[in-house]
Amino acid sequence: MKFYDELKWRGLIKDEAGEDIEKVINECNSTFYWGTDPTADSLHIGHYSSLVTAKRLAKAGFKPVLLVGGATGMIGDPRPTAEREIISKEVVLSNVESIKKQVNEILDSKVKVVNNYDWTKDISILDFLRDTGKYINVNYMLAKDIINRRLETGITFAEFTYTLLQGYDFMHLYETEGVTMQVAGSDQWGNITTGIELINKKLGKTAYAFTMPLILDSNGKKFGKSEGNALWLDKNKTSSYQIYQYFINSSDEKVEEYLKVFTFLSKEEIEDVMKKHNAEPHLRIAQKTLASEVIKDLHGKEECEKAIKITEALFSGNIKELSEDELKDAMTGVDTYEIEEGKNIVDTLVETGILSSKREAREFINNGSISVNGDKITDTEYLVNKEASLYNKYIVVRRGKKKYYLVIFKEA
Ligand code: 545
Repeated sequence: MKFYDELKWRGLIKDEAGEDIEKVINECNSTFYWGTDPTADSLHIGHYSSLVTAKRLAKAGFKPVLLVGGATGMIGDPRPTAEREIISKEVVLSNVESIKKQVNEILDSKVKVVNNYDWTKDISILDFLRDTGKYINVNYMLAKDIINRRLETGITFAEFTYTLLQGYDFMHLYETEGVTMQVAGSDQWGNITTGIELINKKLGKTAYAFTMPLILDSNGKKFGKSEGNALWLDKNKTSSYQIYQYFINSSDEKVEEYLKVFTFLSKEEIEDVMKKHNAEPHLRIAQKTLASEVIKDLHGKEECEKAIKITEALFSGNIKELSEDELKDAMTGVDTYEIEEGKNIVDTLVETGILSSKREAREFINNGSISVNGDKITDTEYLVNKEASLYNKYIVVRRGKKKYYLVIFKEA
């Protein structure tokens, strides 16, 4: 299969620019760029879909340039809804450093990472207006989807100008790095076409681009948020186990699409996985493949094994086999309660609110539905103290088959 057809098959092409782009993509030898603004100190899963596409192009032979927007990050790409909060220069520049490191690790090849602050900071306003502003018509800018959507609520001059900055970057990278193509999510289409317009009008050259469709979850929401929280790509902010859980919970209707977008498995491999999956959907082969492939690519094999180990331990209840670090990862996001040490199990369950009355607590215990740190509790007088804890700290209560709670002791 030709590379262009593969990208189409994976569902990675929404908008495209440049008449002979199919040919350019099939040749797999041009230089392209992908950019991101340092609005946080880590990217999250929402950005990963297009970064994976950048990695896919790099693997196929394209030369990647990754841009971190030290300059654009100080202005803010207009959102369709409202003006962005301005971020202090110090924070932007420190985020640049974290993100540079991160994108380098994710692409794991000798990629070039650039910062648009380097070539933007010394341009004078007069030069910018003459060399860039004069080539772009305001009417043309107003017609861009995102700017247009902001006309009702208002948009500052700074955010209105943003598209010129990104357009200038494309032209600058065209001239200095031989970048001929830009790749991004579909929300970037307006900014990308500004660049193509500049390259065309000012340099008299043709540039290429394609954007990826926005990835949605099965509820039609933006992909990559778990209970409203971002899933960070930095494993110190979001553990591999949490990301693994997010992917493993993908719905049957979405899992094939995600395998195509997020993994480097070939068409044959994905078809094979789906065949096995569809024969016995309850085994969730497709979801397991998806989750482990993503963690392997993102954080490496060891992190993937750890995520699987935690998942299995929580499923079987054998949490004693987890190390302290693994236990911490396993317990992130679990309902946590603080109580005094040395209470019996019934009082512990009621005072924390895990169960609502002593009668209920005794009932659950008599039914064998309560376990502490993996051991089924049968004695209603069982003492919840330091000796019963794991690593001197954690009391992991399991209620029924699935529901976990973490109890920790109040400092005396
Ligand atoms: C700036 C200058 C350039 C080229 C690109 C940019 C950044 C671009 C932008 N991109 C998004 C982004 O999100 C914030 C990251 C927080 C750490 O705003 N104007 O920076 C997202 N991008 C990845 C995809 C995207 C896009 O990083 O393109 O579509 C999300 O999937 O929203 O010269």
